[in-house]
Amino acid sequence: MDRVKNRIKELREQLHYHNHKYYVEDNPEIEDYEYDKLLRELETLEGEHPELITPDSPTQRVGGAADTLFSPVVHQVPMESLQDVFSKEELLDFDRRVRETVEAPRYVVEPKIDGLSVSLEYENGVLVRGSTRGDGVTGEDVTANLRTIRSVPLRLTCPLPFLEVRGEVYMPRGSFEKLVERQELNEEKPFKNPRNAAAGSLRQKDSQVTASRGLDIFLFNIQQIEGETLTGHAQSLERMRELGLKIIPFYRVCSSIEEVLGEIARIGDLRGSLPFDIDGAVVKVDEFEQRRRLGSTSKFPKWAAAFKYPPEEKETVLLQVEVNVGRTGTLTPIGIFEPVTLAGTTVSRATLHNEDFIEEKQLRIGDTVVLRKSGDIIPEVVAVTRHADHAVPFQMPAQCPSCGAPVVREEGEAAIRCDNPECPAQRLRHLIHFASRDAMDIDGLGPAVLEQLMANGLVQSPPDLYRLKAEEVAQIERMGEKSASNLLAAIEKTKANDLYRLLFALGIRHIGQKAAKLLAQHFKRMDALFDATEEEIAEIDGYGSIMAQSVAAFFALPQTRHLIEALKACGLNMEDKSVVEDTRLEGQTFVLTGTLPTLTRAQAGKLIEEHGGRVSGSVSKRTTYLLAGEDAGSKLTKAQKLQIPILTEEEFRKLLS
Ligand code: 0OX
Repeated sequence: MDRVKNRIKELREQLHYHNHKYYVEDNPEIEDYEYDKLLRELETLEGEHPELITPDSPTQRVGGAADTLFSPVVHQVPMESLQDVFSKEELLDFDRRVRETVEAPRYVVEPKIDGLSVSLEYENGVLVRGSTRGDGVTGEDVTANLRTIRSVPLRLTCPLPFLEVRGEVYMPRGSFEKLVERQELNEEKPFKNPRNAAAGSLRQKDSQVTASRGLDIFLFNIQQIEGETLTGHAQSLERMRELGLKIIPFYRVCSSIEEVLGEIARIGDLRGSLPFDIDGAVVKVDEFEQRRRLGSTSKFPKWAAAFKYPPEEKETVLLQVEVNVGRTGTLTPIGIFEPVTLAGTTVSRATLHNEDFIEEKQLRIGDTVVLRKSGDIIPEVVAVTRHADHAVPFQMPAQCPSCGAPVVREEGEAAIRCDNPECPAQRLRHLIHFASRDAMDIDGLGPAVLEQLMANGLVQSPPDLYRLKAEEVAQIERMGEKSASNLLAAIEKTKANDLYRLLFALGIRHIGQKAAKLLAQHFKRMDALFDATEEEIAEIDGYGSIMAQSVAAFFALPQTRHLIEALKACGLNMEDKSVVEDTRLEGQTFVLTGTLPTLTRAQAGKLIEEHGGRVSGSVSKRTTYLLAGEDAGSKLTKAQKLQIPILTEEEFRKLLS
């Protein structure tokens, strides 16, 4: 046992160390593969000895503590907000007010991370609680979700009796872009910006979802500390760094307000090139004694201010307008501009929304316009500063740019649409969606290959995919025989896909992947949907009238019937295969002992796991039940001593039935 305990201790130390190297210092020492091997070994040992699992073990990041999620947390030290300043003058006023109370203040300037403020509490060096700021006095307990952020240490490098730190949880731009891509494919409403995405991800009921969102953290304040005394902010940041916490990415100590202004300008220039959003710079008095003398108003400390940068704007020229045709036939005008750098990225395209927007701005090719990119990532046209000479306002085409069919604008709608179901642009987008990962998930069938298949006249609609022949596919550019046969195998495999994938792949308006799942689980067979009324569809929990209407209208179309018949003839599965998961034993740990009347131990173990429970080899306080048969030995005695309920096979079966 001692050998196991020692190995577990050693593995945890190594994993904590490498986790810090990777996620906090961004300076890994070992390959991911080596890390995974260590983690696996620890998981195995803990699986065999669950009584040795501790909450700060590196295996304990995802899952658990779901019942404590979102309960209120009263902050012992209020999480104050910051007073905003919007100009040099306002900052000089702030400095003047500070100097009325303290002499020669030293300031620390930090970037202001655009995320959401949280507090982390450590007892004896172990993370015990994490909460949101809320209104500054009361926040929410989001411990389980904060634990999934790999740069949050579950254990500090030093077991201080108590430490509470404050920081900002944010979503790096890269994670945000991936998330939005996934949401768009699923026809879910994408998050507007990384801050909203971070907030939404931190408030997930299922910490596995949070874990998948790629959140990160920067810490910037000690709220409470026991066992040490610190005298200034810069010093406390360095102490936090030593404790293994990921502190704010950079800061500068300044001895005059001029130096502060220089640093604010420098951060402003850096803004676009950082991999995360900042919405300002924070100026803080460094010395704690001076802070105490300055005090707070009812809302914010008088010793700090947030300098807010204006959204970046630049002038450029509208070179042309491209009109895109979406999957549902909507025509969207996209402005193509002389490229400009805005908030760190080169911008040359921005949506012009619709006909009304163009009309309102009287936009003409050659116009000089102001483009803005704020926190919301997507660049927008703010104003026209000069109209081009001799040009007339841009007109949306009367015909679809892809198929030439006349376009329509329905009353009360801003969008112009091409209603031609044969429109190749719509067909292509349809096929891209059909093959995409969250829909039919056809490996290797991305937009470029589909475009080629269409251009070669091989594919027009989904059933054509299932009729492709290897020799045909091999003809298309850069597609050898091997890739052609791989592609056909990938297509073939999707014939067995579950019904919800096909339903989602059909691209019914307003029906995302989740709604498709509900539809499949409710109606079980594709054919049942042709008989379903709008009212019956609206009965599905989670469905609104717009969704029900959309599904009913889709299945009433003769084209839908043809399409489904064709797909059926190709051999696609049309039935729901999902089994409703039974997790009634979730969170329960069973220990098995003795010979059961009918079940072998392996069978009983399988049943427990299938119902979400866990099987452990030894009895401890954490054991929920001992399942005991004949000739039970020491485990039975131990369970009796610990007053753990003991089940016979019959009682166990009752639990499951
Ligand atoms: C940030 C940030 C926010 C501590 C005391 C008052 C405000 N978003 O990056 N808040 C603070 O300071 C708190 N610092 C920051 N860097």
